Amino acid sequence: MSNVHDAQILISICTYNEKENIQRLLPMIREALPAAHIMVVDDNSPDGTANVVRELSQFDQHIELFLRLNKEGLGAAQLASFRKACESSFDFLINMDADFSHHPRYLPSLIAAMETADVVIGSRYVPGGGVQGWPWTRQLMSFLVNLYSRTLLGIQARDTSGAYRCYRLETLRQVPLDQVRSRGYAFQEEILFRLVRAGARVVEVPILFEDRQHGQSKINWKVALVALWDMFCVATERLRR
Ligand SMILES: Nc1nc2c(ncn2[C@@H]2O[C@H](COP(=O)(O)OP(=O)(O)O)[C@@H](O)[C@H]2O)c(=O)[nH]1
Ligand SMILES: [Mg+2]
Repeated sequence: MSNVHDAQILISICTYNEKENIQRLLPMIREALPAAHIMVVDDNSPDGTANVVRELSQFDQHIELFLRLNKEGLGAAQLASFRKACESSFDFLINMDADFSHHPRYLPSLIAAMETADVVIGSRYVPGGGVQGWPWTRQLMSFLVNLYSRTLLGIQARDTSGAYRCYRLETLRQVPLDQVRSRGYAFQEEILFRLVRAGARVVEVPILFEDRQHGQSKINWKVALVALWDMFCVATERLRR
């Protein structure tokens, strides 16, 4: 790969009950990045998300369904897709949510910023970025989680919990994925922590995060508490060093 424009790109999208969203999202991504390969990582969603992806993949060889048997958490699904990506010959891995909170309009700016980065975060918390449609309770939760993770894990980035990211696979391959403990929402912070430790250059580009278009969020208080605990456990690793 001589520059970012030649990069072979894999886009990974984890889904659980995202039938309506994925149906509309995939064609928009194809339009934004016609050469990218898209992998939808579905945990056997009861709403039939996998069937929608399977149908679309029949007409587009760049759309792939990675069907998992059970719902094991967002981190587990992402970890499985990261393993696949590391074993592949792609140059960049882009991760995004299926619910339009991570709009495809930002894909070009994510890729352009890879010129000087190993990880680019589509960030809500840098100038020009923001959040639209979330209640104040959810905004406060996100602010506190970011503060907690930056303090505990020593990460400099402003948006440590955002999952809309582009990873340089050459760098990601240096991270021992077997050591990743988070199977839930702390996966974003943990993988960032491990990448920074491996020497990754992190750049943030602004995005406007809009609340999901269809369906419901899978986050709840239990999932959130597990994430806080996971980050605490990862932080003890930092203290031990
Ligand atoms: N495969 C898989 N995807 C999940 C799981 N939990 C959440 N997701 C997906 O991860 C993305 C983010 O989840 P979401 O519920 O929107 O979280 P929020 O944006 O923080 O409210 C969406 O595309 C979900 O469908 C899971 O357990 N397995
Ligand atoms: Mg969402």
